[in-house]
Amino acid sequence: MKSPGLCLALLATTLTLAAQAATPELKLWYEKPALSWEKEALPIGNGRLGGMIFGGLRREQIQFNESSLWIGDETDTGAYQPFGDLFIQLEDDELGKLKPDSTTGYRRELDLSRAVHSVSYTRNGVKFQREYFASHPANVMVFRLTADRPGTYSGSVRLTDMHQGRITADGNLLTVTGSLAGYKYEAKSTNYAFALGYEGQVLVLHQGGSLKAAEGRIDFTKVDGLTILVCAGTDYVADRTRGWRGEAPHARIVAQLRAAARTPYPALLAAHVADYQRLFNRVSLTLGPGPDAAALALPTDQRLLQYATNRQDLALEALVFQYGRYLLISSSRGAVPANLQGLWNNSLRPPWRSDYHTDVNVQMNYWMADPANLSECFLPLATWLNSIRQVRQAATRAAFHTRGWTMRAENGLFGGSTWQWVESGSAWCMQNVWDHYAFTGDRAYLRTLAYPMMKEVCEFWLDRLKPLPDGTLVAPNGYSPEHGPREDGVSHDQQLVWDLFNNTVAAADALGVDREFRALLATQRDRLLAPKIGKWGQLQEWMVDRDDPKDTHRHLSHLVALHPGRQITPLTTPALAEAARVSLNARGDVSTGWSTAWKINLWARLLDGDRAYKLIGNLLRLVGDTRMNYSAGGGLYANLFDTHPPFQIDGNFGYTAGVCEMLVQSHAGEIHLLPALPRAWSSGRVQGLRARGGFELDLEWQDGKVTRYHLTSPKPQAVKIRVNGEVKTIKSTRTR
Ligand code: FUC
Repeated sequence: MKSPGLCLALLATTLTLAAQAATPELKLWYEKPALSWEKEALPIGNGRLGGMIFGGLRREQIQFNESSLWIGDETDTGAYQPFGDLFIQLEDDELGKLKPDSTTGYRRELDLSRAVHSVSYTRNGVKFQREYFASHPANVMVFRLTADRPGTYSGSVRLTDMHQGRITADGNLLTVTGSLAGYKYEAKSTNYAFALGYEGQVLVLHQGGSLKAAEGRIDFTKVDGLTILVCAGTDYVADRTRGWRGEAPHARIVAQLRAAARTPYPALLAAHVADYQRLFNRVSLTLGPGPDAAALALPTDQRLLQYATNRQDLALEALVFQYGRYLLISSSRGAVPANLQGLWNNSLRPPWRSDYHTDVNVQMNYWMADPANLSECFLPLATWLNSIRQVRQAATRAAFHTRGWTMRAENGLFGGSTWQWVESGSAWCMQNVWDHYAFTGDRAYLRTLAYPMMKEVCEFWLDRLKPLPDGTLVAPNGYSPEHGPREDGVSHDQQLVWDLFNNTVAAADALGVDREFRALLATQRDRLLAPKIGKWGQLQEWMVDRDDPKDTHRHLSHLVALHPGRQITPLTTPALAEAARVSLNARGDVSTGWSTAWKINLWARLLDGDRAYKLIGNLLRLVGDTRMNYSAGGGLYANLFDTHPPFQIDGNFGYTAGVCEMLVQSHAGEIHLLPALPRAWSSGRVQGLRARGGFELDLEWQDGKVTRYHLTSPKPQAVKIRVNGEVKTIKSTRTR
């Protein structure tokens, strides 16, 4: 009789092969190892632990991260830190020495359908195979090297640490322990008030051959295969009352590595794939007739180059959409939200501290979480915001003498905040916080987490707004990120305060609480200085009509009311929407990564699919493609990371959000199907997008017209839906 382990192994292999065969359109692949971390290495992550994999032949490098490894404190943003690198040095075999170029068929790929990275090649008739994944259920990263001839691998596994921790090798275990004490983002900063402790462990399991610990490394000789398990952590806890420091990670790491080591590899892989697919498989997207075999046969970087010439590879547009979902699942499933680089950072002084920028960037990271059906990946943002409330309250009281709280533009894990005050930053975060409820209808979340925060941020604005002589309320001394003077009534502030008050009124109604407070908010909302149309027909960025039609600044701060807000829509406020169109036109189509992504969303809200599609062409552009003569930045690297430059993940997430906005909108009291469908996407199919009100949607279209749709919700309910230009009320069916 076959053992259960073997059955499981066979099952896993069969499933794996089936998945591999079924989803070539969900793969990024390359014919060469990566040289550049930023542009070529490929990311894996379990929402907390992440790796960037190079796929080197003789030396594999996996640069790795843990999401809570932060320096900083309650006054200074600090910076997100890299953890270290794992190196697997492979010795040449006899034949390889004689014929150094004897490697053929090298392929490195990232399979988004399973969240598995792999490397394969043939050398001297031997087939080598490596697999890498970051398991959320097991909380470890797993790297496996196999070959179809026994005893082929000899070499060593080595660990490096970015903060001079102590590295030891004992038996088959490498350990690093250390502290972040003394590390600063800027040499001029004073030492931070406290420092996290950290630990990482690497367990090397071998099949055949032998293993031996040496000085700071583990040597292996003539092994058939290796399974390497990596776990890392800090003593961070999202709890200010405990000084942000909880248990040392040691016991947890030991237990998790032990449990993973006891689990056969196929079972570890199967559990990882099942867990990942539970989230990833909720949404599928086919644009046009589906993947074209010739495009799939090209390595991803070449495919991107070819896309620029004729833009016929719609499957690439769908792939980059799904990549955004992959990246969010991989970087946002712990207590810590996705930062400016998601989870991946190899620098002690990363650009902009790899922080939480609250004047667009962190908000953009999460626009797609709910529409793209990854609601649970949103929660780390709410958890983090909740954890820093008291820190922000104290800082806000000191600076503004108000209740409530807000932030400066750069924010760290412990609530420290630097650079300019962006007074409406917290209101903007509250929009994400509200939207999560709007999409999910999760009342417990609204009552315990969202509403208390929204209320506090409202209190900040109730105390801070000031009346003009005619009683109109303005936000004083505001800033339109990131240019222009500081002055009263900046449109960005006005629109975000409107949005905050409006959403908080809805939240109080949903919960049936705070009637007086709700009434006050509604009154003050209606007294706010409203969006204004200026002398060249533009939506004014400032209260004073001074917008420059030649201003092509990357920020689109005065358009937040159009997207992601809902104060301006073509259906409810057509004149203001037209003014927003004039402003957006003036800003132009050439910009940095995240700005291009935002423009896709904005054009989608203006119901202009072809213009949004033009911006998609600007975003899906291989950086360095000299044919494009494009100097403003933006674009994708070979690994499909979006760049500002440098790499910033907001552009990836913002693109995915933009595709959602082009296919379904639900912010204006109705669900609008295909609101901004470009001509290029005349036919297609999407399953599993979400709409506000707790709905989930399947949708098919032909010749630009919806041919079939299906709307489900946890409880069947009536909803207004706009389909092919017609508005009707239908009843959803119960979610299966
Ligand atoms: C904002 C932007 C910059 C950059 C930074 C991280 O300050 O204006 O362009 O994206 O965030």
